[in-house]
Amino acid sequence: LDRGAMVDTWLKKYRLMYLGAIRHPFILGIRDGSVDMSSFKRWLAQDYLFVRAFVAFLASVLIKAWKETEDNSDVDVILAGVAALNDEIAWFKKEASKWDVTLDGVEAQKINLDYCNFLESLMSSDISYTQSITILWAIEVIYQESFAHCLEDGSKIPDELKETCNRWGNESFGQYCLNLKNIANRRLEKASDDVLVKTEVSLLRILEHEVEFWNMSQGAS
Ligand code: HMH
Repeated sequence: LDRGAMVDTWLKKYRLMYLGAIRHPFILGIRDGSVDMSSFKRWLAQDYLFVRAFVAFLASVLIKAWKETEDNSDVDVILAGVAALNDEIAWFKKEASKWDVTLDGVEAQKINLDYCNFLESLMSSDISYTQSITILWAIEVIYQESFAHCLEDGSKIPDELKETCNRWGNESFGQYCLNLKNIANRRLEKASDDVLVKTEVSLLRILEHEVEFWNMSQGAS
């Protein structure tokens, strides 16, 4: 088993599920311009709520990195992620007003709540830094690969959705995901079997929640 590239081993093992998350019909609809705008608006409001929970998760990963790593490099990578989320929250508010979507008082749908509750369980101090950084990478890379696909050759994204695709599909976000992946692989290389099993199980659950989240955007409940 090549532990140096644990994350890549898992991506191969769960390739079909991963493809289900990064090539979901909602994303393909954005890419070819056929997306239903009411789905996009639902996604926008629900993702804003998700990101607010995600901020707290990121803070929990930051604390673990500060406690468990020797130099500052991991903390700096995560801190850049925190800074990007500050920008992202402002973007959601601006984008929502552009589409006449109200964010104040919007209620999380059950699928979103379930995902946020799972995320909250991963903020516990009982969850290792190795597991949390791997989960952070998985959550980010799914959006990165999904929206980068929308920007690839042959896409017909409507102009008004280009900013959304750029937000997660741009190169610097791609580099951030690569940094997270390298940290995850480095940590997993030295992890106990117990941590490896827990991380693999939670990674699978993230894939499921991400697919459900896109389904919810298209009207599932
Ligand atoms: C549901 N997954 C979901 N929302 C996001 N904004 C991300 C991942 C990545 O930031």
